Amino acid sequence: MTQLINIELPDIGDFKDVEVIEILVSPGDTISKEDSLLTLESDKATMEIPSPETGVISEIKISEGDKINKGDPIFLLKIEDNLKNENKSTPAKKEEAGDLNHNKEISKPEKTKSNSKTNEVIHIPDIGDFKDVEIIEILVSEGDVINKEDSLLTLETDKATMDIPSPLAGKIIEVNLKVGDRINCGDRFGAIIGEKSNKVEAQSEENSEALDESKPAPRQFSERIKPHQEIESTSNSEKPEIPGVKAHASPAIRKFARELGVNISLVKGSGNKKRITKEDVQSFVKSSLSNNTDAGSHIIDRRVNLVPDIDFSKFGDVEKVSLSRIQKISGKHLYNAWSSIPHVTQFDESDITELEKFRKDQKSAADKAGVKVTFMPFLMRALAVAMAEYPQFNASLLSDGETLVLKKYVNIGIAVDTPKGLVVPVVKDVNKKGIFDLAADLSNLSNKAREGKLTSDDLSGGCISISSLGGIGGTQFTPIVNSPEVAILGVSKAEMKPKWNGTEFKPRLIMPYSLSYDHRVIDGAIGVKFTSYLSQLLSDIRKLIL
Ligand code: CAO
Repeated sequence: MTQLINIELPDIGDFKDVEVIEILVSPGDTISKEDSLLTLESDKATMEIPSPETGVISEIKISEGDKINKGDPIFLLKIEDNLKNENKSTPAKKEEAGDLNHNKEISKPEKTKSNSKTNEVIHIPDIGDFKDVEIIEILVSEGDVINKEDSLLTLETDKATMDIPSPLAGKIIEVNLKVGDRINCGDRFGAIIGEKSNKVEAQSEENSEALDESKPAPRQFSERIKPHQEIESTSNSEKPEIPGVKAHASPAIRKFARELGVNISLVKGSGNKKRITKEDVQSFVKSSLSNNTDAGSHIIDRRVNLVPDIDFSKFGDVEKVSLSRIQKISGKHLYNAWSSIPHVTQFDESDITELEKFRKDQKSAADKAGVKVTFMPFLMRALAVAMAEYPQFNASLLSDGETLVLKKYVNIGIAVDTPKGLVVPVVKDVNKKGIFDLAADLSNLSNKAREGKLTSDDLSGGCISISSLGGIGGTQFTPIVNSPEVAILGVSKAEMKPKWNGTEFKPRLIMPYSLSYDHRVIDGAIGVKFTSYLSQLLSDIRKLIL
C-alpha cells in the first residue's frame, strides 16, 4: 500500500525564519529514515534536517532561499510498504538540530587582566543540547588579529555544523584546543588580548604593552588565506562531486561560496574528513574560470540576479510580491541553462495545410476516442522521427564537457503554462505511440500540471522539449534549452499565407517554429538540416509513418 505523508520542519530550537540554502533531494529520490533532506543556515549555524521516514520524495514544497519555521510543510513523502522502516515515524530530533542560539552566552568571556587591552579567556558558549561535539576546524591561530564575531572554530555533529564566533576583537594569544577534540559548553578554547571596539586598529595594537614584540607581526584574519598557487587545486581534470551530494562545509564557508555564486556541492573538500575549506572554494573558482571548460557553468548556480537592487520607491509607489515556488525553481534552472549553454536558434517554417486537413478529418474519430487532437501530437511524432534521423538531438552532454550520452528512448517534455508558472511534464516513449495516444497523454499531463498534481515521474526523463505558444500567437521566439537536454522546439502560430507554387500564389497554412540548440553538441549545418527535415515531415505526414 502507498501512503503520502507531509513532512513538516521539526523543532530547530530558537531559530526563526531560517534560510533554506540547499535542498539535498529531488522528486523521485528514494531516501532512508534519517537521510538529510535539506540544509538550513543562520548566521552561525548550518543544520541538516533528516527525514523522519523511509520513502520516495513525491513533492518538494520549498525552494532554496525560502525562510522557514517549525511546522512549515517541506516535503511530500510517498511511503510504500516495501520501503517502510520498521520504526514508527519520529520527528527530526531536537537534540540534533539543537538550540544553537549561543551568541548571547559567548559574549561573557572571563577577564584575566584589567587593562585597556584585557586578556580574556574564551570559553565554549552554550551550544544547546549538544554534548561532546567534535571540532572539525580551528579557524584561528596564535597571533591572528580578528574582529568580534569572526569565527574561531567549527563544530560538527552528524546533522549540524556551527561556527563559534569570537566574543570580542583582538589578538589570539592562546589556542588550547585542536581539531578532533570533543568539547562541551564551558570548555576553554583559548585566550585573546581584547579590544573594547569591534574593529581592531592596527596602530593601537602596535602601542600595546600586552603584545609581544619579539613575535612575528600579527596577520589579519583574511591574510591566512593561502595564495592560489600553494593550494592543492581541485582541478577540472578531477571530476567534480556529483551535484546534490552532501557537502561538508561550515556556515562561513557556505556563505563565502554563495557570495561567489559557487554551488558548494560541486567543490571537493581537502580538509579534515573531506571538509570544504575556503581555499577549496577559491581553488574551484580559479580553476573553473581559468580552464575553458564546462566547470565554469557551475559558478552561476545562485546568482540569479546580478543587478544591484535599486530603491524604486524613489520614483513612485511600488509593491513587492514573491515569485511563485515554481517560478523560483524554474528561474534558477532557466538562468543556469541560459548562462551555461551556448545557444543557437534556427528559425524555420512548414506548410501544414495537408496536416490541418487530416487533423480536421480525424475530428469525429478523435471525439469517439475521447481525445482532442491539436498540432502537438503531430509535432511530437515528427520530432521523434527527426531525432531518430539525427541522434545528436537525443543526447545529453556530461559535465566533463567531452562526453555525449546518446539516448535510445524518446521522451518529449512539453512546456505547460499553469496559473503558478511554467512546468515541463514529459510524454514518454513518443516513438512508440500513435497520434491519439499522444493526444491523450498530453491532455492528461497538462490537466495534472494545471491542477498541481504532477508527480516526479511525470517531470523526469525528457530528451528534448517543445514549447508551443501557437495557441496564443506570436511569429517566432527563442526558447531556452531545457538542460541537460540539447535542443528545444518553439512553435508559433500557424497562419494562412500566400505561397508561390511555381505558377501562382496559393493560400497555404504555414507554421513557424524555432529550434534552439546547444552549439557544443550540434553544428549549425546539422541544426538547419534537422529543421528542414522536420518541415518536410510536417508538410507530408505520410512520412511520419514510414
Ligand atoms: N498555430 C495555430 N493554432 C494553434 C497552434 C499553432 N501553432 N497550436 C495550437 N493551436 C490551436 C489549437 O489547435 C487549438 O485550437 P482548436 O481548439 O481550434 O483545435 C487552440 O490553439 C488551443 O490549443 P491548446 O493550447 O489548448 O492545445 P495545444 O495542444 O496546442 O497545447 C499546451 C497544449 C499544454 C502546450 C498549451 O496549452 C500550453 O500550455 N502552451 C503554453 C506553453 C508555454 O507557455 N510555453 C512558453 C514556455 S517559455 O515561457
